[in-house]
Amino acid sequence: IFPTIDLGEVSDEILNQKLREASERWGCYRVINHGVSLSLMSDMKKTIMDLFERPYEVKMRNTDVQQWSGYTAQSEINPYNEALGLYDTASPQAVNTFCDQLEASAEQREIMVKYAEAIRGLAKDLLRRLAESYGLADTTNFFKSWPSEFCIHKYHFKAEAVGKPSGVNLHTDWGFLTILQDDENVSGLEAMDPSSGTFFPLPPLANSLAINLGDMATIWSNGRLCNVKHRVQCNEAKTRFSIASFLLGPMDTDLEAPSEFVDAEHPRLYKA
Ligand code: AKG
Repeated sequence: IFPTIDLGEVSDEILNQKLREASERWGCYRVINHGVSLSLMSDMKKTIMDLFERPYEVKMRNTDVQQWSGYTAQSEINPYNEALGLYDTASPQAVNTFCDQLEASAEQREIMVKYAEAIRGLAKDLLRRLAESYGLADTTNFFKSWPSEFCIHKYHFKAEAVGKPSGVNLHTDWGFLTILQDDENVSGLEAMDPSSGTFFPLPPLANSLAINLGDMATIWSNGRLCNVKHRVQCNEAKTRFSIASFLLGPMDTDLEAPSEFVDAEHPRLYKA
């Protein structure tokens, strides 16, 4: 039921309107014809699958510099999920440190850089379109300096895990917009319909990307955009990979809704 939006739509006006409607109603949708090269997506998946094969001691070098940015190992309280994180994907230095820590090859490094750039480009394009859909064309650069972060997951789903939460429990993303390359073969992602509180699966769809709106989007839009609640469940005894790329928000200042979102009917909801 979550919409799938074709970014190849020729009319900017129609496309921007679709993105706005999906972002307000669901806070979650899939995109196809998104412009991120399919071979780059496949190379990135191969790269992260290989990085997860590193010994525990090597993965532990991926330390935290921001919330969720370091390595999370499987543990007694988190038996099914393992995650690697990279804060500030637009910084060559940050990408290099991440790759050094994980002993990535030169080719893998190049793939990470290209993927980060392509995904960040798409995220910015989606934000620009959203801003335009509200007639805020003049402010479309407000996100230019916001950092991006990768959270890369490997889910070890075993028969005994089926029907259980995976370790990625119900949450909203704190940034503005998340682009998720979820596993094209293994399901698990579920999002809540904000109007009924019911959970719906987002079944895998090859070559697509899933988009989630986060808390910063709700703050910026004075409550119009939905920060979708979502989680990952174990549905089948298979290994599942996903790459979440967050376009976060301003790091040194507070985010305020532009005055266009505030009027007598819509008083300011979030104060700095
Ligand atoms: C997150 O990293 O915030 C997620 O929700 C991951 C979702 C997924 O693995 O499909």
